[in-house]
Amino acid sequence: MSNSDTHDTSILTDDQVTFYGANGYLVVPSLFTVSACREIVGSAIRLHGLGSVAGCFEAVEESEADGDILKVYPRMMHPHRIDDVFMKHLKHPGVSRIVQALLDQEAVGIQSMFYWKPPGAMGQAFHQDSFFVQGEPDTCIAAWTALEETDEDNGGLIVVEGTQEADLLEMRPIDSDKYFSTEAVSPPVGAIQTTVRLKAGDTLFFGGHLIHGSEPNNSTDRFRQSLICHYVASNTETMSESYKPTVPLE
Ligand SMILES: O=C(O)CCC(=O)C(=O)O
Repeated sequence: MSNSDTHDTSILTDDQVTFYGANGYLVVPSLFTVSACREIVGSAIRLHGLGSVAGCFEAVEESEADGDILKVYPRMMHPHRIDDVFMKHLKHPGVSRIVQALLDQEAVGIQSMFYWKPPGAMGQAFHQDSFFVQGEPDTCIAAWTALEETDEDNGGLIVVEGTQEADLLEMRPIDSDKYFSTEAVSPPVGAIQTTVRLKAGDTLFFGGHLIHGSEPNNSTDRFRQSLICHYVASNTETMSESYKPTVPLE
């Protein structure tokens, strides 16, 4: 049921809403200020300095990493549960308003993640977020914010155009040293794969059925730090337990 009298759709232009409907994703430039990006990275550096945080990440020294730089710089899962800065940005007012405008419903936050993606890091194979969230109703939407410039060279996010209405596809085992994930979906033959180029502070929104992933960071000296948050409609009745507790948006 639409709740359009309780949220603000004026944050997006008609063209933006039309683009999202047609393509399943939308880039909103400069949603985060430079100082917000720095604040998030600063919190990540502080947490990383702890070495490990149960349920969030576990890092090892480079000498113990067997050549896998992601073991030294693992992604952080749900850092908002342990850090106020991440909690604040999961509830970022601009992101919240856009998510609710795109969903045309009130929403709650269900996940934050921080990716370092240093030079040489593996990518993440193609998948659909709703497969993991298992929401009923199925309304997952992602807000993927670049904390520094990202493109083909440093393993930017790739979206598969036109898959926003696709069914949830079977995840099949893969065996590739290009990806840290071990299962993937196969995108439809001939579908266009677009690497979304973003500047620091730009946010990419996409729905839970859109097939997406990333290639390795092939640069020699550029990290690809990003904040990735997921949301669902607040009337969601069931979802995978790992996304609870949900976070009300202000
Ligand atoms: O940032 C990436 O490389 C992949 C992130 C992603 O696909 C996700 O969070 O679902």
